Amino acid sequence: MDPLKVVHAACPLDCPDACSVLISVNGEGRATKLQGNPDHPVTRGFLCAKVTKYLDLVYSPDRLLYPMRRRSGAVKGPVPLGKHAAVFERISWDEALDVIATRLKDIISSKFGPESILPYSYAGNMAVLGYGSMDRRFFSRLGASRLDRTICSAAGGEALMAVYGAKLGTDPEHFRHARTILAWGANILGTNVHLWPFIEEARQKGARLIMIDPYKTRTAQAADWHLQIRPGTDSALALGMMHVLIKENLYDADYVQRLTHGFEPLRDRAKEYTPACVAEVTGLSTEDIVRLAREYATATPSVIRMNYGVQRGQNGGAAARAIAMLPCLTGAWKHLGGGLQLSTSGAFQFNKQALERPDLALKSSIGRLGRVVNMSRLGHALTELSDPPVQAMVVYNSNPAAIAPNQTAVLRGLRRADLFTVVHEQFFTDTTDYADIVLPATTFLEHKDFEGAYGQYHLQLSEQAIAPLGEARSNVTLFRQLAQHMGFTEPCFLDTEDDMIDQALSGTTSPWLEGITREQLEARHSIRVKFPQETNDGAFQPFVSEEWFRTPSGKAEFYSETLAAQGHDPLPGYVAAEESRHSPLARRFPLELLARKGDNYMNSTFAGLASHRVMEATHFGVLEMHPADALARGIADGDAVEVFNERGKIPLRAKVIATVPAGVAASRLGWNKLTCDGQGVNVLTSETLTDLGGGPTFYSTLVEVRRTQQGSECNEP
Ligand SMILES: Nc1nc2c(c(=O)[nH]1)N[C@H]1C(S)=C(S)[C@@H](COP(=O)(O)OP(=O)(O)OC[C@H]3O[C@@H](n4cnc5c(=O)[nH]c(N)nc54)[C@H](O)[C@@H]3O)O[C@H]1N2
Ligand SMILES: Nc1nc2c(c(=O)[nH]1)N[C@H]1C(S)=C(S)[C@@H](COP(=O)(O)OP(=O)(O)OC[C@H]3O[C@@H](n4cnc5c(=O)[nH]c(N)nc54)[C@H](O)[C@@H]3O)O[C@H]1N2
Ligand code: SF4
Ligand SMILES: [Mo]
Repeated sequence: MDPLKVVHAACPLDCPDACSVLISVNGEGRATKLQGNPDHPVTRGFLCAKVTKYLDLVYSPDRLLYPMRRRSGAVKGPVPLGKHAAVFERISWDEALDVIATRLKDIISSKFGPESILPYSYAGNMAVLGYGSMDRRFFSRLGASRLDRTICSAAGGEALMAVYGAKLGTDPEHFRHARTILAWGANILGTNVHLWPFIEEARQKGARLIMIDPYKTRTAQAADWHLQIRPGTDSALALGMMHVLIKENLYDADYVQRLTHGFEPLRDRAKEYTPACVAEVTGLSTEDIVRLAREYATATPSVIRMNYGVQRGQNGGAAARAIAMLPCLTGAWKHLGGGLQLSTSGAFQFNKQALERPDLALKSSIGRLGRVVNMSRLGHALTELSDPPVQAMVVYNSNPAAIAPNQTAVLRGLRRADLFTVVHEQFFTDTTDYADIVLPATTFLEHKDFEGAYGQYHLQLSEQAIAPLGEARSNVTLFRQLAQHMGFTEPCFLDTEDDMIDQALSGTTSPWLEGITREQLEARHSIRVKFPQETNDGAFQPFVSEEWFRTPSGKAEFYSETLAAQGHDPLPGYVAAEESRHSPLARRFPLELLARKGDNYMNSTFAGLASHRVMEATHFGVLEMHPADALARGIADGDAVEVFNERGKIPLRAKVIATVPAGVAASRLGWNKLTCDGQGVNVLTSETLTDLGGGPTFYSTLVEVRRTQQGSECNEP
């Protein structure tokens, strides 16, 4: 049957690529095919393996389709796959909304007040409205605690802001012009696959791809050179490169003089980072460090694809900052195809005030903005926070029971009988296991939205392709209706999706979005942002002149007075993490653990689908360890092992393999309920925060491993 229509949508998953998706819908209103838009300059006609199978998710028999209430007497805790009917009973939307509104009102008028209500959301849906719009208005109006959404990119974001004052970077479409490409803590084939064709194009013209990653990813295997750096030591490597660049006069004195601030103090700092001392810290050879610096500076244009892997260690802010400074030292921004990309999100400055309405907090019973709670310390927030303690949590776009660090504390908090937990979800996840009320959420096929991107420069509209399945409702609809049940009378709680798209696009302070309207998006689906400095052939080159910088000095800042005033080191430097091979704790827990993402999941999304679990099966429930570390512990490939530290222990199956250097081990994120003891890898990670931005430190985790007698079949997903 020919499709009756083809609908233009945009993938809203937490991924830099923000693909343009064509959805075929048949005469019965059923989506039959998902395809990467061949006309989109970054999507270029393909989707990643995860989303190619997205219809398995949309039409999964396990989709959560109706509001549910915990049966009386059902204790909060893990529910095996498919067994939720024993724990939850179906209720109507009206009843669900009434139960929630009544409970929230009770809490607000109790001694705890509105700040004891905590929203918890992240980027299960990254489209603009789905990520943060009506929900923000709702919680503002309540006077609820405000969530500091640090779980992913906080340290790197602060780093970019400190150096450039803007989250902008090299256009992915220009990587084709580069001669040297550094993938720094960036698993491009796993997490940013639409950059790959541009890299391949550059390589066909002679470019070299250099990987800097402690783990031998698929990307590292495909690279020309892999530097297997020790975790958390990137700031030392970047400073070591600077040492060489300055000493050998390979830096761009003209760029440095015109467009940077603080060269002299940086030069003095870099002097300390001799290749020999950097080799000691990073585990790389002095020759490689020198060669890397020379190649980076001379085989130009050179571009760095830094990704967030770098900034998930305790020293991550300094590392991201030091790396971000490299193209300012070499003047790489001057060359088309040169520069650096960590994020492009700064190009999409929508009118957040209008979307989120923080001013509504003044109308709440506390009459001011609510307190701030860091999402990377959820365990602490639910078990230790007082004044007031958290009494209710509303979770959407997130699966904190699996993805938040220090899982044992998180689950202890979620288990509290006095905590009222609402979870809006597409599936019965590890977090719904602890919910009092579960609400069904739509997928991006089932609602309208629009989105920017953090890895490219096209603004897109995402049209609704099919009717919501079952009684699923979008985030916008949920909070609009909850506002009515609370009795909020402000007109903004009646805004439609179209109203909010218009509001987000009008009154923006960004000249780059000026003149772009919803109507244009509806007609064209995707519009490239308008950079005023664009050259005639459409090439966009940021940081080539003063007008790009939004720092206090108006230049790229090697030295930051702002950070100094906040008590930080004004220069980047290497400081060993509390959990690293250089810390005293390493005597008891000598292995550095990389608690990684799955290539075939999106954080914990897709873990509920058999089709995706099959693709991830060789890695999930597995501990990859170096042959030398295995030998020292009498562990053979396939052995059942226990991985532990002071926070907890988890059973895994050993995979003895040199994907990691000696002293490093790796395991992967997924659903807790798919493991044999119901605990995920985040049992091992801590709530220690990064040096900048208050981000999580998933990659600064020490563990020890021992062989156990347990049968390894326990680990089969
Ligand atoms: N398939 C897939 N795609 C995804 C996601 C997913 O879960 N699966 N998640 C999405 C999300 S939320 C994000 S934020 C992005 C993240 O995208 P990436 O930042 O690329 O993801 P990570 O795998 O966390 O980190 C990248 C690499 O950093 C390495 N690394 C760890 N520690 C260090 C270190 O100290 N130094 C260096 N140099 N490297 C280090 C890791 O081994 C990893 O290979 O990807 C998005 N895309
Ligand atoms: N050990 C370890 N932990 C990590 C990481 C790691 O690399 N290692 N990565 C961290 C990073 S970078 C990130 S960004 C976080 C990600 O953490 P989360 O943002 O929590 O990501 P997901 O696990 O994908 O969970 C998103 C959930 O939102 C649901 N969802 C999707 N769309 C919608 C919607 O429209 N409405 C509602 N209500 N729900 C929806 C999905 O079904 C899914 O269960 O995890 C962090 N945790
Ligand atoms: S997850 Fe990323 S690569 Fe996959 S379809 Fe979505 S935007 Fe594209
Ligand atoms: Mo992330």
